[in-house]
Amino acid sequence: MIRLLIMFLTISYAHADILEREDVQNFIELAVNSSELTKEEIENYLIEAVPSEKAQTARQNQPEVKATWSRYRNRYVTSSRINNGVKFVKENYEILESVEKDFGVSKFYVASIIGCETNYGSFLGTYNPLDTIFTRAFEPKNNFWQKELIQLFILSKKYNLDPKEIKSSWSGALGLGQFIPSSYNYYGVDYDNDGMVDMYNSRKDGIASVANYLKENGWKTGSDAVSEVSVGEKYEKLQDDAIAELELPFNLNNFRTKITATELLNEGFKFEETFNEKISPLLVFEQGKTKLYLGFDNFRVITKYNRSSKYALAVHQLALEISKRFDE
Ligand SMILES: [Ca+2]
Repeated sequence: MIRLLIMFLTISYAHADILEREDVQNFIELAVNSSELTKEEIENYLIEAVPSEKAQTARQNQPEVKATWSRYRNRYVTSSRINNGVKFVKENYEILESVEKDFGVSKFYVASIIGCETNYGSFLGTYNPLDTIFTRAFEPKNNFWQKELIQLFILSKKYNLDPKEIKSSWSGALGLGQFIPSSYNYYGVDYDNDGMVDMYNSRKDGIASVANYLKENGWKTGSDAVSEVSVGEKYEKLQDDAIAELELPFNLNNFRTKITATELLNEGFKFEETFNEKISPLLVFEQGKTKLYLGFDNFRVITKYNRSSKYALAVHQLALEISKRFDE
């Protein structure tokens, strides 16, 4: 009884504390006006929220920004992640085959993304989405994350999930494919037909949702994502710093760059092949060599998943390694 009373008092205190903040009150008004949630439902979620400093710190150490390509690659394209990827494809072969047919996305890319995001479902994060997204939603320039917080409440209600109990990354990404709440709501697929999109307990839902995300963002069935071509003498000895200092009429290593093969050849790169799709050129120092990768449309689709060229190149390389090892 005493314990219950203390719990009640603690919740009441938190309730008063958070709900009385002016920014939180403005948010509640926004959430009521832009969703079908009631004020009471929104407040019931919000009273449980505790801002997370730990998540803020984790965000500032994102490998996408800081690491060199070699270091980034060493983290994602490892022999254990390749082996686990082969195992994941074997264990989920029927689902992946059926998803590949239904959504037109290669099973190896789907597996690779799941491998990069959650180590094939073995690591779904140590945070909870309520605290992490709440934290981001009340920082400056918070429009995006306020909408995500509303989307989190919508999906929590719809699927009867407790946003304080389920796991997420430091950024509030959810489930097997680490979807932010709006993506969960828009791209999530109930592939096992049980009436619920469950990216936590249903392999079928999790896998199909990743494929659907890529499909809806423009994945072209059967097209190459990336092609490695020869660099040419002019660039073949360059390492990270020298690559960063190059002055070219286009940005290297940026998925927003879309140029033709001719534009690359004009700058002294040397390769024989011709390509029809627009190219995002990736010049990287990898395993002691300077390499030129050409990112095509599907490469840019992968960056819709995570806005990083390094991420998309790692997903591609891991997919390729899993597929090679799988065929052996
Ligand atoms: Ca389901």
